[in-house]
Amino acid sequence: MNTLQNLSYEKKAGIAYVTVNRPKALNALSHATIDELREVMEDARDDAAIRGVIVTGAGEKAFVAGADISEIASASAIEAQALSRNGQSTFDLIERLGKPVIAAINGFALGGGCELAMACTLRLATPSARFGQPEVKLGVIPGFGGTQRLPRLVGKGRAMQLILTAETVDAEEAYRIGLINEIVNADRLVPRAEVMLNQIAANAPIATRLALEAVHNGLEMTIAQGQALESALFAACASTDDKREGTSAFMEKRLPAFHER
Ligand code: CO8
Repeated sequence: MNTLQNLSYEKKAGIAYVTVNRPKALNALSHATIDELREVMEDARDDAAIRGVIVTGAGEKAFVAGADISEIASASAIEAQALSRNGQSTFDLIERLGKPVIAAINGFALGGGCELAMACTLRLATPSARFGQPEVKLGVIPGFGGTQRLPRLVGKGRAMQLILTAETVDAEEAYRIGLINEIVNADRLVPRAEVMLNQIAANAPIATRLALEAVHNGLEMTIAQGQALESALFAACASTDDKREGTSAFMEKRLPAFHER
């Protein structure tokens, strides 16, 4: 892996920790930061020992305050499209990692920061976190998938309000509208994410992977197509040793021992 300039990346006890590390710019996502994000996410995806990822921001003020506005300011139309596509494909990779990714949101999650959080599987946030898509104030629109993921998460009406007014909302409101899963005090933020990842890792790994696939792919289909996919993936689970182990363990009143096969 290349030397990282904008992120820190650590692997410990089956969890990969990704910290966006540009606190002087409130962890804004420059093009180079996005490239590094892709590199570490590919590493986490390909490392069989890694069962989940935690993404957070360095410092106490921001998760990620958006794409780097200085790059947007100087970008031509062609360059802006390339920046947008680069962010979109990296965030798609995060969403489709096949392993749970938890955003531990420790402050501002604005613009591209909110979009990064939405590409993660689950979102935990501190009480002081703030969320929003303020792009229209800058003369642009969300460009890292926000116009698509926000309505899917919180509904079209609330997404329209956030995107068109550019207003920011606090953690309570983000929780109320379903943008985040839980509000957690700062000192418990990463530990809570670790507990959740360990809870997920204790379940049957193939079933977990196929559940992620069913939800992600199903959301892009009609309900009939989505249910056909669900049945096919359910059938795939039924052929695994882990299904035999999980159901036997239940009937024998013992804990299962899954072997991912
Ligand atoms: N980009 C670059 N630098 C930033 C960014 C950013 N998004 N956010 C903050 N900074 C920098 C500031 O310029 C400042 O730098 P300096 O100290 O050198 O002046 C430093 O971080 C600290 O920021 P502030 O002094 O502004 O801190 P405050 O506490 O006063 O305010 C805020 C904090 C409210 C978060 C404020 O910094 C702010 O409004 N930031 C911008 C938020 C924003 O508009 N985000 C959306 C950006 S656009 C976007 O994300 C588009 C995504 C899709 C892009 C697709 C193609 C690229």
